[in-house]
Amino acid sequence: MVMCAEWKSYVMVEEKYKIVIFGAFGAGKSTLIQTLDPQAKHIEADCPVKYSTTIALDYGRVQFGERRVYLYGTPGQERFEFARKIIGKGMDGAILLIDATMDVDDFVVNMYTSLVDSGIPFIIFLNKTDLDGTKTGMFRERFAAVDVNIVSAKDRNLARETLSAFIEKLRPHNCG
Ligand SMILES: Nc1nc2c(ncn2[C@@H]2O[C@H](COP(=O)(O)OP(=O)(O)OP(=O)(O)O)[C@@H](O)[C@H]2O)c(=O)[nH]1
Ligand SMILES: [Mg+2]
Repeated sequence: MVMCAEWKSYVMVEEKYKIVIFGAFGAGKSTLIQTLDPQAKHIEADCPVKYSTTIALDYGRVQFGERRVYLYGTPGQERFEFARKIIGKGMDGAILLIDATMDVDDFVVNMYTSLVDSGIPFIIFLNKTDLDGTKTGMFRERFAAVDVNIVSAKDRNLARETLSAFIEKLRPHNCG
């Protein structure tokens, strides 16, 4: 709960947070948003490699008590860099979602570096940890400077708990 001091009288308002989810092609960004908000909207296209791929964005909402979280999922294909820049404007925090069954590649390292450089608070979700062969230890070592969380985009409770803990550390954008 936040009080906006510039209002003549103090009014209790809902806290709002814009969270943007970044990650490589197929990391599970759309799945995560769909799991957190079954009413989520997606702009996607058929994809020969997997069933569909995001070509604009995903959008969902999650409520934690008085905190309302607006989730924006970005497209993972490299050619959509311009879309990631637009979607990221004004974000309060970010999630770097990594497919923990894959190796670290330049694309993920570049996203990590630009998030660090941006100064925006962010955490890592290591995804697909319900599958065998994940390399969670390697990712923890590689990205030791940030909070690395083990999740599955298909596990709603775990995803909610992890997101909620992150939101508690952020400042909302209601009052300016
Ligand atoms: N087993 C398992 N599969 C997952 C998980 N998360 C996502 N997937 C699968 O991974 C595939 C890709 O998921 P998407 O959500 O489309 O990935 P994305 O990051 O949105 O992909 P782009 O929009 O193309 O960048 C789908 O077949 C999902 O069902 C997970 O936690 N566990
Ligand atoms: Mg997607």
